[in-house]
Amino acid sequence: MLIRRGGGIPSSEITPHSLYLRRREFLTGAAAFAFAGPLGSGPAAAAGMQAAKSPFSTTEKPTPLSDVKSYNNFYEFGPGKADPAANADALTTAPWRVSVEGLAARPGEFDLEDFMKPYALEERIYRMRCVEGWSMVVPWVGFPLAEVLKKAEPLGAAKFVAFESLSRPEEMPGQRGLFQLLDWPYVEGLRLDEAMHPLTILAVGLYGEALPNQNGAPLRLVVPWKYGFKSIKSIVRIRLVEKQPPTSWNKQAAGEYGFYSNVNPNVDHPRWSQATERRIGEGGLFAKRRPTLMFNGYAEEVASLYSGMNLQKLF
Ligand SMILES: Nc1nc2c(c(=O)[nH]1)N[C@H]1C(S)=C(S)[C@@H](COP(=O)(O)O)O[C@H]1N2
Ligand SMILES: [Mo]
Repeated sequence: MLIRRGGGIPSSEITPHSLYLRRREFLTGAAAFAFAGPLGSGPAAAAGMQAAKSPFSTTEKPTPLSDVKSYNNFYEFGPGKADPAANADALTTAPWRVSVEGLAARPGEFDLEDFMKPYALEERIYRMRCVEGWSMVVPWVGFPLAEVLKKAEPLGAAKFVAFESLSRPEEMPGQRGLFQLLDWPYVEGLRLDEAMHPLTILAVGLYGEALPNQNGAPLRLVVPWKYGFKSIKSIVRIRLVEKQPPTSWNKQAAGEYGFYSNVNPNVDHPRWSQATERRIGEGGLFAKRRPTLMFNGYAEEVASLYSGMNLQKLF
């Protein structure tokens, strides 16, 4: 059962990834809410970026842009929800180099503009569910990761894809100092079939504009049926590999964060329930929680990837 704190706010409302950060997260989270405006706009009509609509988009109401940009997890810029918006302006996102390497017949290293050029941009309005128990709906702009991987021509031995974020302590205050919560760079991974799934995208924008730095500029992964921490930000390296790669939160607490991390209301986090979630932008801390959906509502599309797997064990 959840621990209740004074004031009757269940800890599920404030569950950060690491127990000893709870108090601080709560305070910064509450502060962020106080300033978050209640008004939102619909997804911009691709003002800055031409992006085709997609049948994969949800018709749910997108979370207001002000919330999407001000309530973030991006530990390179600090552990608080408001830290990325406060600190990520310092990040230089141009020029930006990305490499696609490892077990591929056509690996390459690219400037971001060249990397993106072959792909038509799409708007993908996806639910995003953080492992901490909150969710958003974000109108991403991006392209399928599958197209990038196909172009690289994975070799038969490639079974997983490993991703790496930028390591640049000069511009990332969360990477400086004596105490570091995570090992840097932030790393993530997917099974090759998950990476090739049509729902899996690389995003370069949201709300029709280039990604705000705090949301993972200039290039981030979005895997909508998995907990948000799988959607690695500010990517510099994509590597095709044979073995399941190490992933940041799994290294930090293997009993709490699995490699798969599929959204699953039936498998609780050891310290809180995953049955429900709080939708950011809907009435703050005391808004009614909504039920969390299996695979974050994408079961029809992705359940077959996991047939025969014990999702309690391979969480
Ligand atoms: N490099 C990096 N990527 C990251 C994180 C991070 O701390 N560093 N946080 C993850 C977590 S926990 C979540 S919930 C999402 C948040 O994305 P958003 O801030 O765009 O909503 O980014 C994920 N990607
Ligand atoms: Mo998260």
